[in-house]
Amino acid sequence: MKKIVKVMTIAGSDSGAGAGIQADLKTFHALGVYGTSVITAVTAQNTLGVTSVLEMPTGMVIDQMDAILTDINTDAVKIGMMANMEIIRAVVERLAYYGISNVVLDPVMIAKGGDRLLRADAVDAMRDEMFPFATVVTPNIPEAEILAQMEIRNNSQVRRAAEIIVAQGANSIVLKGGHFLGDAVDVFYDGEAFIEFVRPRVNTRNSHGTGCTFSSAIAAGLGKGFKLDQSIEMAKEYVTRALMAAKSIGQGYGPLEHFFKFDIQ
Ligand code: PXL
Repeated sequence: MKKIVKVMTIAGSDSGAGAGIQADLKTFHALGVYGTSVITAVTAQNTLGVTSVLEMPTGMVIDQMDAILTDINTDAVKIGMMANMEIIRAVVERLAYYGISNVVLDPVMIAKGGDRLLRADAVDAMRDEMFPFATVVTPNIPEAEILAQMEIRNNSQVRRAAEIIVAQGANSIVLKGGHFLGDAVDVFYDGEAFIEFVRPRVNTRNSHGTGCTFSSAIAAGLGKGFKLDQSIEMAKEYVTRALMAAKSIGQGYGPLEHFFKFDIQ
């Protein structure tokens, strides 16, 4: 019998279901793995933006992790919105306790409309305490600018920032170039070599949840036992196709279409 692969997301809920936990679970299901979820915060949100955020009590985050990891277990973890320092520290402690590997850390900081999804005073804890547990971190350009404390305007600055962030303790990075013009180029660096993952830019407004979907797809690949570079390549292809298939929902930035016919492996 084929083993059922399990992947756990630790992230925030998006009521509009474009990003966060909802995007993560859709991605897991589309890629044929069993998804579980640990909710760190509930956002009231639609395609126009975030209207309010409620951070979960830290004990509730721990209880969700314990419930999953003492019974169902997991082959990989995706980490998204962490909200605050106390949640970061509790999640790190539990990851260490259970000896979890295959961790994809999407260092979510600010939503498209500018709302903070990670308190400003928690960035240092994420970098110093959580990065060492990450198989790969997946910042976009604005997040990488905050982490590396430099402007990123061109490819050589992307590579410099990637080097700085790996030196901060991450095992590897994929710096997502979706915020640039031209092709969508994501740059991987593991302290030794750079690899570029390139797809044509998909011109769509419906891109809400792209980062969540990408990091979840990488976690699904790692959970299935793919190598990291294979997982990133698969995730890049999946996100590109989900963007191409996206339909307008709501008046703002619509979600990706996670369930287009997915026939690559
Ligand atoms: O895409 C980052 C992100 C992650 N998690 C939640 C979000 C968002 C962006 O809006 O709402 C819950």
